[in-house]
Amino acid sequence: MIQNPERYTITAALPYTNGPIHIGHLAGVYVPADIYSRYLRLQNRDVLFVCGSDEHGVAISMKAKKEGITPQQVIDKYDGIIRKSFSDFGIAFDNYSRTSAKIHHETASDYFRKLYENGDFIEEVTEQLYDVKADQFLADRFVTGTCPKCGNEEAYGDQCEKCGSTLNATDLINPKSTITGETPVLKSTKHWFLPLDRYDAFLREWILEGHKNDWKPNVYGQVKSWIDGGLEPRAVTRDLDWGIDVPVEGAEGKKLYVWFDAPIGYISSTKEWAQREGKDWTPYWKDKGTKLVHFIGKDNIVFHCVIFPAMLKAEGSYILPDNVPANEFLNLEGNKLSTSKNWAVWLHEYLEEFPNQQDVLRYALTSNAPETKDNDFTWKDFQARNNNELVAIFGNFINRVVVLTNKYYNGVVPTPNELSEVDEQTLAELQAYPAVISSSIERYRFREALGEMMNAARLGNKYLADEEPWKMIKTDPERTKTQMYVALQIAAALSTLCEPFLPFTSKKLLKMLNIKINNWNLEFEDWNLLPAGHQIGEAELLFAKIEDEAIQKQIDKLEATKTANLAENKKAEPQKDLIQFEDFAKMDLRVGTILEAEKMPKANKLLILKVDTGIDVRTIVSGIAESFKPEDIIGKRVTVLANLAPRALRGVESQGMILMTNNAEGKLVFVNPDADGVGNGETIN
Ligand code: B3M
Ligand code: ZN
Repeated sequence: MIQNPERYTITAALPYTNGPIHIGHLAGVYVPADIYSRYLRLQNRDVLFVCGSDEHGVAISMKAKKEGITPQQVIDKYDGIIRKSFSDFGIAFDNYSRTSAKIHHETASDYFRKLYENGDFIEEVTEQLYDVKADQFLADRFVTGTCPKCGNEEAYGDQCEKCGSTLNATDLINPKSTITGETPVLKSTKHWFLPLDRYDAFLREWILEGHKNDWKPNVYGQVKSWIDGGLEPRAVTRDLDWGIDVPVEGAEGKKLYVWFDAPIGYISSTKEWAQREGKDWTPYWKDKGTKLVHFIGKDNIVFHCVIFPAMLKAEGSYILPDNVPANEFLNLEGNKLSTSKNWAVWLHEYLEEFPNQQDVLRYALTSNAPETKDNDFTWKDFQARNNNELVAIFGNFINRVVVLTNKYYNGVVPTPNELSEVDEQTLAELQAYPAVISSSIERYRFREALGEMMNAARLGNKYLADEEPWKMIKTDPERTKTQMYVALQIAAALSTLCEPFLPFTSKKLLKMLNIKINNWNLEFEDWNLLPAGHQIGEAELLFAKIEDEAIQKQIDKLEATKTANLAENKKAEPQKDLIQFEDFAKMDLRVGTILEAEKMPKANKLLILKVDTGIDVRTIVSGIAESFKPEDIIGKRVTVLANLAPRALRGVESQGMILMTNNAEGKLVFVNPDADGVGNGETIN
């Protein structure tokens, strides 16, 4: 970990411009990155916070095909929507670029060419998946199939979103074209590969030894298992028609792999910023005193911790990330956020329902951020956070301070008399908050930091409740002056302390108190708090209570989505190609009973089962750990495909398959033979 950095380069994952962004994106990446950047700016640090739209890759082509428009139209549409959402929610990038920008095409091409000239690539003709019907090669999201690592049947050609593995399309079991649904064939084509195996020693030393203690355990663990699994050369070019041309001879018609060009987008965004501001971009990427931090979601870990660093290392003149504080995922009302199922709270829609309430969402998402595990966003929790915390504590405190100061003193900060012990103690406690909050933020614990900020508001609220200046004014107006003076100092401190988390609130509060924001690092005595005689402004409501009806409306909206999805799901999948009886007869389906179940170590989705098949008791690895607890399925009757060729999943040999289906809500359920008296080993035919 770099000590006392001279400057910070902070990046937030470049969102794909194939759809708008939702609360999951905000909670996992952009709000934490924004809190961090704002906090550092308040410390007068040299901070550069960059991002941009990720406009290449198959995700974009697929969206274009689906909507019947061109990829360019897709990216222009969503780049506009995403940009607006970020600016509406106060995500204060220093620059937000696009990977379709000329500067990015140049930067990425130059980068590729440099590595090519250095001899950092392997050039090889290999067999790749090819869709005959569509007359095109299939890579990345153009192909889905079963993940060889976890058994997820919807893994993409470059990545399994369930277990986070990075894959090659040819690794997929039962690959299917997402364009035509056809099973692809193999066809030779030439590509350039980054030989990741050459970076094994470097990655082990840099991450596994160097960042054992400062990187988050979820990030470190994923990287370790990936490195330990053996690094292999990885293609960085593709046979596609959308993307950046591969800038070398003999590569006509080929494009750079999107995960090769996208992280370079951070660099091009920096260059674009520097050009606009008349600055030099190089120290932000090449000076050893720069702390580079990538904020990402957990599905992007290997790209940022293994592949991009290998690219940086190969190039040679760049710094490496000091930390990659990836978050886990946020769910919505118990289900995975999903763009295709419209199971999301879209940022642009939120603002229509809750105008000017950006900070409420920022607050709810940070309080419940998926920092160490997947978390759930619920509208009830959102309402409670607003009503019980923002309104009842923060807002209530500020409102009383400002209203009473206006009422008693025409808005002029009173001259305090001698401070009581409670006053001294309260102010001493207040003075400790900047350091306490800093310590949490520096360790990327934003929910903890936010909790401490609210504790500072609680301190103020409690002080007023205990001191009751509204009663004191009747008996001892001089004491009231001191009380109001103390309370006003807490309000002033909060206007700075809340800024990284609640920037809109901070602005309002500063205006109400008629002060400028303070520098986080100043000694407290030097803070421009509220001197006696200072004139404050009028009271303005910071937060408003959210009524049950508003929340019910959102819940109803999600219910409607569920119903629509169910109706959609009822449209059964089209029938597969005809098979002959002999094909069916080859399958040996048996009734069995689960005898034992345990979680596969270090795999979220897999259970290792011992199943009595009537023939024997055997081990079957099943990708159902997210739907069932091991203890709940012991004794369960199941249907087993007994003669499926054994295959190793995470080093455990699975000898068969348990048949599963989805229930009306899309949850996994067993296809279970519940007829009485059917014994294990009974065949199904
Ligand atoms: N666009 C993936 C994503 O949105 C990707 C991030 C790129 S960061 C260089 O999940
Ligand atoms: Zn997987």
